Order: sequence, then structure tokens, then C-alpha cells
Amino acid sequence: PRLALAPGAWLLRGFALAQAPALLAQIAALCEQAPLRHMVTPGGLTMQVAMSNCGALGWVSDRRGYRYQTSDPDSGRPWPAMPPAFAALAQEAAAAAGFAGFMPDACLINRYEPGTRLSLHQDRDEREHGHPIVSVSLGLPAVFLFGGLTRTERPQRLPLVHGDVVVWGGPARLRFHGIAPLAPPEPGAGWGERFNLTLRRAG
Ligand code: MD3
Ligand code: FE
Repeated sequence: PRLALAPGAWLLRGFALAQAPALLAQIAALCEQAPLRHMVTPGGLTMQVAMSNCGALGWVSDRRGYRYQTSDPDSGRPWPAMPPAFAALAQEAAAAAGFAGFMPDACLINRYEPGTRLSLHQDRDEREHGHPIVSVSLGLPAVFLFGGLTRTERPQRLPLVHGDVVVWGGPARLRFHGIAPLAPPEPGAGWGERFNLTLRRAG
């Protein structure tokens, strides 16, 4: 079942649920090769979200700016290859949302601990904005902030839970978005953190 959030934006609730344990195991293995780190923004602020990448291209931020590059700046090595299951999931989710033939070349791995937020921003570092972005939520729930095409439009709040997949394309592709500060886990929660995979065609 797909739910239209806005023109071009589709929520596929639980689309990744069956594969979630395998995805989390693959994330752990990838983060041994390219450890999660807190990048610095061009303005000199350290990001609260810890990040790594897999795939041919990885998103990085430092004092020089935001960009995609083929190597991990911390090690100088290429980013780990994208697991075939990540690319297949992204392609299937994109197709379910009406974007046939999506082939991601970049996967950003975001880790949120309780209290972590991601402030409102646009994703505009990709070479072409005609491709959708597929995001996979794993672990603790989060409140996604879904704004408009200008920063001043008040964002809608959308709870995202373990296994949810969202596809953003077409007119939704350049909307402002972010993540509200992560709530501490409920007692008995299976996790202490949230991971988000963001699959893109960046090059
Ligand atoms: C809407 N990540 O990595 S994913 C990011 O949960 C990012 O980690 C958030 O924003 C996270 O850039 C949100 C959902 C998402 C990703 C890209 C979008 C929503 C988007 C691009 C355009 C509009
Ligand atoms: Fe984003």
C-alpha cells in the first residue's frame, strides 16, 4: 500500500520490514570498513548525525563544502561497494512509486542517537535532480519534517518507523526536509538508535 504524501512523494509503510534484520547486519559490516563519523559543515559546525557511505559515490561535508566523492576522506580508500540488496530494494521501492529503472550509485548511511536532529535543508548536491531519492528507516522511530520549496513554509510532521520506505521524486525532490530531535527509546524498545539509508543517483 502506498500513501501519497504530496505530489511526487510516496510513503511505503513497512516496505523494508522483512529485510530489516539483514539490512542492519549489512550496515554493521559496512561501518567496519568505513566508520561512522561526524562531518563538519562549511560553516564549521559539527553535524549531530553520524554518517558513512557505500556505493560508487559518497556524500561528504567539510570546510570546503558539500560534495560527492569516490573515496572516504578519512581513509583515502574507495567507499565500500553498495550491497546488491540495497540497490534492489531501492529499485523496487522507486518502481512501486512510479519511478521505473532507478539505479542508485550512492547510499548515505545516517545514524541518529536520542536527541539528535537534522535541521531543515534541501538535497541539491546531486548532478541531476530528475532522479528520485529513496529513504529507508530502521530502528528507533523519528518525526520527519516535510516542508515546501521555500524555507519559510511551515513543515508537516510525519512519524517514520522501523521498516518504512519513502520515495521522493518529481515535484517533491527539492522540498525542504529534516528530522526532529530523536526521542529517547520507550522501555523495551528493540534499539537504542535510528539508522536511515538514503539511496540516490548522484553522478
Ligand atoms: C525529501 N536524511 O540524508 S530521509 C539526508 O532520515 C536526509 O536521515 C533524512 O535528509 C534522514 O539528506 C531524511 C528522507 C528524505 C531524503 C531526501 C529528500 C526526504 C527528502 C529529498 C527531497 C525531499
Ligand atoms: Fe536530505
